[in-house]
Amino acid sequence: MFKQKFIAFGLLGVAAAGAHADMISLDFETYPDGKITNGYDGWQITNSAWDQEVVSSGAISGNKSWRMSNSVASGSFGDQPFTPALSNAVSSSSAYNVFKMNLDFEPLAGGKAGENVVISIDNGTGQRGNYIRIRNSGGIDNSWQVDVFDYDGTAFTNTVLASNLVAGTTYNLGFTQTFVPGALNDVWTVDLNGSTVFTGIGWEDYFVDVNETVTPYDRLLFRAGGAATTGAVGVLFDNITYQAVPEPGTMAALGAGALALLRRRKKA
Ligand SMILES: [Ca+2]
Ligand SMILES: [Ca+2]
Repeated sequence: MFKQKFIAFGLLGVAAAGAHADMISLDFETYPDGKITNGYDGWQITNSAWDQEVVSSGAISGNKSWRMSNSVASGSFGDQPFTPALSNAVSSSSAYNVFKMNLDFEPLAGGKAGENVVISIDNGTGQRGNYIRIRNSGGIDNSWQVDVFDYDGTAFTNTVLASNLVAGTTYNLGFTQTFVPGALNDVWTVDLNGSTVFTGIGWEDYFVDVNETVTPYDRLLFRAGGAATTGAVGVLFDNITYQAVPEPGTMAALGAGALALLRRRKKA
């Protein structure tokens, strides 16, 4: 009995270690200045025209940050910057059913009302699993806002989470998306500067409702849109971390499964 417990606990330990190991952190400190090229460090950016670059002046933290603007337009969902992929894709049918993301961002002055960068979980194809937009809303001194579009089972609804963000100021943005088997039951929480400012469900049910295959998510997509800007404007990003984790309930199920397996082995 003691040995069984030890082995089962060891399996749980492996699951926990995998969760911690499957995280990617991007601080851009070792990246060369200039555009991130397709394939560099696992990035997928098949359209080299996008206005995105690693900059070493005015970094949010350390010596370098990454800037993106919408000064280049594209109708494609698949050619914009996708971050490196995690080892484990996140879905409702995977042991890794929770996707967590956190980053720092700084809107830059000098752009245009309407310019925006949208952050989503993705799998490299552009089938976005949620939608958070950092948008220049105009106004005095280029004020910015953060809003989300979320699906409620029938339609996409826009919710403004924060407005009057100030260009030149650093903000922290995070989200946790927990996938659960079944309809309209995923849990998507969005945090701004450490406080939860939105709870929704994400986009999985939209793809189910339009009979599209729901793909597991293993990376982030940064997609620029809106009224095109010119010059080194847009949004600076830094300290981007994201991870695939098994939620505690899943780990408990793994542990129970391991114990059941051991019991069956002992009987055999
Ligand atoms: Ca940095
Ligand atoms: Ca679900």
